[in-house]
Parts: sequence; C-alpha cells; structure tokens
Amino acid sequence: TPIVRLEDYRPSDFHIEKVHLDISLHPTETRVISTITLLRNPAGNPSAPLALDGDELVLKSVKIEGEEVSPSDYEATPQSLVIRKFPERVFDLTIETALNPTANTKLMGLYRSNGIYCTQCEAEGFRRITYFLDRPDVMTVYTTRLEADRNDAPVLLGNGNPNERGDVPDSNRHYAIWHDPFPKPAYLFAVVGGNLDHVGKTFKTMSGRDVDIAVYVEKGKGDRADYALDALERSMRWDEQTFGREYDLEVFNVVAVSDFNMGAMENKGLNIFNDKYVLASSETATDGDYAGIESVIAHEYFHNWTGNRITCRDWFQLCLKEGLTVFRDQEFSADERSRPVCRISDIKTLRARQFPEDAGPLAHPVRPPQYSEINNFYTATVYEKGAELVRMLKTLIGADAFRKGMDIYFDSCDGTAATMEDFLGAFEQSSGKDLSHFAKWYGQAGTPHITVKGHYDATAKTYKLDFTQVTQPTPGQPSKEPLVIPVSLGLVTSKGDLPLDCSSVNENGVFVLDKASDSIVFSNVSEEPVPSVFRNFSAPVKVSLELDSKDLLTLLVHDSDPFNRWQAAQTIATRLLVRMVNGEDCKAEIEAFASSLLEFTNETAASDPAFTALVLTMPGESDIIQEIGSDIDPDAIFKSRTILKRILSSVLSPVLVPLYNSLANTGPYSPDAASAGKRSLRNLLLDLIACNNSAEGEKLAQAQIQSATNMTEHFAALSVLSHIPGNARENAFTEFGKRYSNEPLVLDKWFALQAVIPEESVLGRIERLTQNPAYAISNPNRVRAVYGAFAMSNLTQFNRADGKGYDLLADLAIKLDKINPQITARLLTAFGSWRRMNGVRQAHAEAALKRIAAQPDLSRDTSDIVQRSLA
Ligand code: B3K
Ligand code: ZN
Repeated sequence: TPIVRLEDYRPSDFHIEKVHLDISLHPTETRVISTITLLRNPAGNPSAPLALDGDELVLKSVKIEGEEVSPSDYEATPQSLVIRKFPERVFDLTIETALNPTANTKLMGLYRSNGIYCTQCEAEGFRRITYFLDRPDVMTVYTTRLEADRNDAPVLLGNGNPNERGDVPDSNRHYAIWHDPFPKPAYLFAVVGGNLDHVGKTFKTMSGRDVDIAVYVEKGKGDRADYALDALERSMRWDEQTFGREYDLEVFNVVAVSDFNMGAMENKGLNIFNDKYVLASSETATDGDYAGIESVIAHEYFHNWTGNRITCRDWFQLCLKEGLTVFRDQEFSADERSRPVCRISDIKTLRARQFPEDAGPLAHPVRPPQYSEINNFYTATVYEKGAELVRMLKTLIGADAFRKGMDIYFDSCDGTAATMEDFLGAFEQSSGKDLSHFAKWYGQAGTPHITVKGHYDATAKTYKLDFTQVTQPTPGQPSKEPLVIPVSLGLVTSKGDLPLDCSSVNENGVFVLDKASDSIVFSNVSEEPVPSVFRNFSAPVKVSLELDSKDLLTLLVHDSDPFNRWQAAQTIATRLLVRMVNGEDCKAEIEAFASSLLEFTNETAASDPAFTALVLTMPGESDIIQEIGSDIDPDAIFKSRTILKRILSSVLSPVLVPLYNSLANTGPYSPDAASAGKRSLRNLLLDLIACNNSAEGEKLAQAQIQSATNMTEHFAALSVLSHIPGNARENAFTEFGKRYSNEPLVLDKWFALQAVIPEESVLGRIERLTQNPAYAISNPNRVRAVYGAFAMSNLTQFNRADGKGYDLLADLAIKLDKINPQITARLLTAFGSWRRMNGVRQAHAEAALKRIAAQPDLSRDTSDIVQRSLA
C-alpha cells in the first residue's frame, strides 16, 4: 500500500474558485451533478494534468464549459478522473456521478441511516460523492441544490445559509438551495435529507446578530433533544466569553443519526452526530451520557473556529484542529462542572487510552510523519495527547500570553489551511519565547518517563530535587531526545504548602525540565517536606518518585492540588496491586491504607462526593498492566484487584450502608454535576458493599432498580448485579432487555455490560447477544457495544489463555471488514498490547492477527492496523 509522507507535501496544482452541487436524492439512484470552477495554482506544477480523486464512483458524464468531453479525452476509474485537455484559464468542469446511498455500508460519503440521507466526508469521503480535489488545502465556496421526495425527505439541510426552496413542478419532489459563503475544504461538506423532528431557538451573538440554532432528530425523538440544544447554547456563549469567538452564519444545525462511525462531525453550519451524543432523557441516559453530550456538542461547535475557519493544510496537521479543540472542550466542561473532577477524568482517559498506544506497536507522534490510511490516525495520541500539548504550552508561557497567542492565531490564520508551525508561531509572537525545543513534542512518539529524587538537608535547610527524563524507543524512532517538560510543583507538609524559594521555579510554581537530567534546590525549607510534582498532571509523562505510604498519605490529606491528592491514593493502591500480582500477601498494608481512606471518606464525602468517588475508585486492570509492563497474567491482576476491593470494603463497612442511604436522592432528576457527583459516590458505595457481601449487595441493587427514577441509578444497580452470578442477575438482565427492547441506545449499555462479564461463559453470552433482534453488524454503536466493550474492557476474557477471546474478535473482524473497514480497524487496536501478555497468550494473539492478515481483499484500514501490530 502506498505511504503518504509529510515531507512530500506539495501545494495543489489547481484552485477551485467555487463549486455548485446539484444532488437529487434517491434511496438507490442518487444523481450528483457537480460544477467546479477551476484555475491553475501558480504555486503548482504548470504542466500537470487535472487529476481528481474518486472512490468507488460511477461516472455518467463530463463536460467542460457545458460541452460534453469525449471519453477518449479523459481517463476515468472509480478512484480517479484525469483530464489532460482543458482551457488554460478559469473554466467550468461539470461531472455527473450516480450513487447508491442504501448500499453504502462504509458510512463514508453519502449514505442512508434509518431512512435518513446523510454524509460523512472527513477525512476522504467527499470523493465518494463526486470527483474532486479532495484535500484540506483546497478551500472553496459551496452552493448546494438538494432535491428529494417530499414525503421521504421533507427536511433538506446543507452547509451555510438557506436560500430558496420550493416544489419541483409536476412531481412529488421538492428542493432546497444552501449557500456557504465561507471557503472550506471538501471534508467539511454535508447534506441531510429526511423526515426529522427538531427543537430550536434563536441565539443572539455578542455583536447582536440572531442565529437560528436547532437540533434535528429522528421522528418521535424530539423530546430528547433539549439537553443538546442547551449545551449548544452554552458552548456558543462560552466561546464568546473565553476566546472572543462569535458564530458566523445565520443558522447552526445539529442532526442526530443512528449509524455513524465516530462521535460526531463538525461540517460547516451542519454538524452531524452519532445519536448517542445527542439524545437524552432521564429515563434513557446516564449522567455519563449527559456529560458526553455536553462535551461532544461543545467540541464540534468549537471546531467552527479551530478546524473550519482555520483548517489543516494536510492531514498530518490533524492535531492542529483536534488537539486544540479537545483542549477547548475540556476547558468548557471544567468551567461548566467541577474543574478537578473533569481534569482527573480526562487524565484517566489519557492514561487508559493514550499511554498504552504510545507504548505499543501503533505508537506515533502527535503529528505523524507518514500514513497509509489517514482514518487510522484519529487516535488518542492526536486527540488527547494533542490536547495535553496545548495545555503544556499554556503552562509554559502563562495564561495571558496563551490567550494573546490564540488571538494572533485567529487573526493571522483565519480563512487559511494552516500548519503546526503557524500555530506555534502565534505563541512565539505573543510570549517572545523560542518554542522550537517545545515543538519536538509534536514529532517524537512515546511517553517520557521522569524519575524524581528528593533530598532534605536539615542543617542547611535546603531541599534538592533531581530529575531525569528517558523515553523508550517507538516504531521507527530508535533514539529519543530530551523534551521541554513543565513541572508544576509544591512542597507539602502537614501544615500545607511551604513557600517556594528557588530561582528555577516561576511564580506559578513551575520548573521547566529541558535536559536529560537537572536538579533544583529550594532554600529556607523549615522542615522536611513531601514533594508534590507534576501537579494537575502538568505534562503527559510517567513519574517515578520514591515516596513511602506515609508521605503519600500526607499528600492525600494536605496537598493543595486535587490531582495529586487523588494520585497519591492511586499510587499506593497500584503498588499494593503489583505486589499482590507478584504473589505477596499485603493484607495488613491494605488495611492500613483502607483505614486512611475511611478517614478521608468521613471528611470529604459530604462536601465533595464526586471527588470522594474518584479517590475510592481503585486503579483499573489496564493501569496495572501498564505498571507491570510485560509478561502479564490478566487473571492474576483481576484476582488481586478483587481482593483489594474486598478488604477496602470490609474496612469501610461501618460507613458504607449509612452513607449509601444518606445519599439517596429525593427530588426530580437533574443532570447537573453536583447531583451527578452524589450519584457517582452512591453507586460506588453500592459496588463496594456488593463486592464483600454479595447477598446484601444483591438485595440493595434489586431495590435500587425498583426505586430508580433515572437511568443512572437503574443502570448502576444492574452493573453491580452483573458481577454476582445467579438468578437475580439473569432475571434483571431479562427484565431490562424487555423493557428497553425498542431503545437501541439503552440496549447498547446492556450489550456492553454483558460483554464485559469476566466469566468464561461470556463467549456464549456474546453469541446470544448478537442474535438479539436489536443487534445489527451494520450499526457501529451495536458492534462497539458488544465487541468493543469485550475487547477493550474484558481483559481476562479477551486475553484468555485458550485464545478464544482473540479468535472471537478476529472472526468478527474478517466479517466486518467487508461491511465497514473503519470500524473494523478501530476494534483491532485492542490487539495493541498483545506482546505484553504472558506465555501462550502471545502465540494465540499472533495467530489471530496472522489469520486476519491472510484474508484476501483486506481493506487498507484493517491491513494497516494488522501489519503494524505484527511488525
Ligand atoms: N473531525 C471528526 C472526526 C472525523 C473522523 C474521520 N475518520 C470528529 C471530531 O473530531 O470532531
Ligand atoms: Zn474534533
């Protein structure tokens, strides 16, 4: 397969001045007539032919300036259209293609989801609609005429502002014309046609313009769109207040569809969403779903400036829009909710998804230097690590220079297809700092490992910290350079933070480590402190710092940094778990740790239940896998974690039930962060009760299901039951399945919950789940719910010693690759840690991967992931 390289970037040989699209929608015979106004780009190759991209296209005709071009004057394949004879001046090229949206199971280009016509063009889907210069640096002005059957698609939406609409005389068809005045790349193009309900309102922008904002959903689901609309309004206000960014069109529409490859898509003025990130009612959505909707709505809206007004020059710059926009949506959620709780959740996500990626065969820099399939680079590294790099930049130059730099970036790059260099240049200008060393973060893969050592000199009253940084090799990068690492720190005692007297630490408590090793010395340190380093996770690194449990407990109780308070408990638990996996019995130490957590709970549960719940949540199996690194026995990890939780539960037992009862909600459901925080602690307590006393847990969980007034309580109780084998569990599953048989998004939770049961019989259960009438291999949400949950979150069963977990995923992948390669490739990233597993597991995983690799006609998506995983 051909490799695309950043270093080979060349400007396009042609500009497109404007495009007019005439799309006549039909379930199986859609016609697209595209008229593009072309001219040579002076920066391109002056003798290059016109070579347009296509993908599985059926060409009907080609015209230049309205004159039919004879087939001998062009070369057309489903993948490209090359024209060698054309006027050497501005000219119109008209291309007609025929599409079958119903047969489009890849969900790229124009397709039909539950009877709704919709599109997905990022990264390279527009070329599945018409031949085009489908690259992000070709930006043009679109006018779209959409036509469809009046009953089949009464709603017709496009990018930009609505122009005229009307009936097609003497037919049952109607049309709508949309015009988008902002030049954009093809990947931001979208149309929607269908029989949709909507909710909407008028948003007044900061300069006083009225914008009609609306959320469109499948017929009958209008009552579940209010929260998304509210989140949209809050996002629009936040971007005005925080970054001075005003919305720019007369309308902004969001459409929810049920078949969608990712979360959502930021098409200009017409965001298209996976309905999972739009639809919510207290009965069908959990607190986590509400938070997810809020953040994805915000993310896609924020793209209007970071992604659309300023787009990417090429796909290597993907992090320019994604890392930055994730940073922006994280900040939005932190402002709308609890900042520490949001931050810790984001860090947990990064560690659970990006750290393993960075340590495995699929590791790549935030700005990858090459790809064979760009869709495989919408990764946790580009998104989540990309966001951390923006956050570090802000830490390094300070909040004021950061905000000024954003303004410079918006002003100087608006309307362009930009690069990371353009972005960093804005901050060099605003801060006066040279960011060339910092820029290496974008090109170097792998997670730096920082070792910190502290020495207190009681006589001199000084405290010294020694730092070293090392990054392990990653595929294609055998040796690594030291990076610029902001270390936000404090010196903590039982009386709180000591003043920091050290010339290497700035007024915000930040020391910048930019060498392989370095030391700093603090003066006037009155007593031996506990160092609190990488506060608020100031860099995406792993840290080793030899603190004993007593020191860590000092941090848990006295650190002013909430992240490091949480981290202290995680560190103690992780260490104990690793020792238990190695066969040590750590009962006494676990009990001592649990007593401290009991004390902590008594002090914080009432004032901050959400934070308390995070502290009481023990490290996950994947955290332990990363800590141990190699020769992993997933069963031993699972067992150790179970024992740890049991001991924690028994030490906490005096408070569990009373606290559980006291947190019971009385009023009506509200998804706000404070209410959600209480529910999260209450549900965690139920889980702890059940892990040590399954009879009591079963009873309480059943009662909670009966009394639940919302899905959060209902589903949490079902989750607790799911760990207690027996009739109560099976009956609860059956009941739930019946009650929500017509609610696919609710059933997804039910599918996933069953797929992660850590019992051998889960394979049979999965087999039965896929026979449920609600299951469909063509729907990405269903497949992710069953197989994604199994492969990513059922670590003992996916990594079974008999290899049957790997085989299950491989069988699915072979079948699914013919239907939806993107989803297949994404699921197969679960094989990313196969080389970490012990003994026989590796051989089974390798055999499963090789079996997939041997399939004829494997998609580029899947073969790329499989090849890199095997390399
Ligand atoms: N930009 C889209 C992702 C497109 C993925 C294409 N395979 C959603 C987002 O990040 O906002
Ligand atoms: Zn995005």
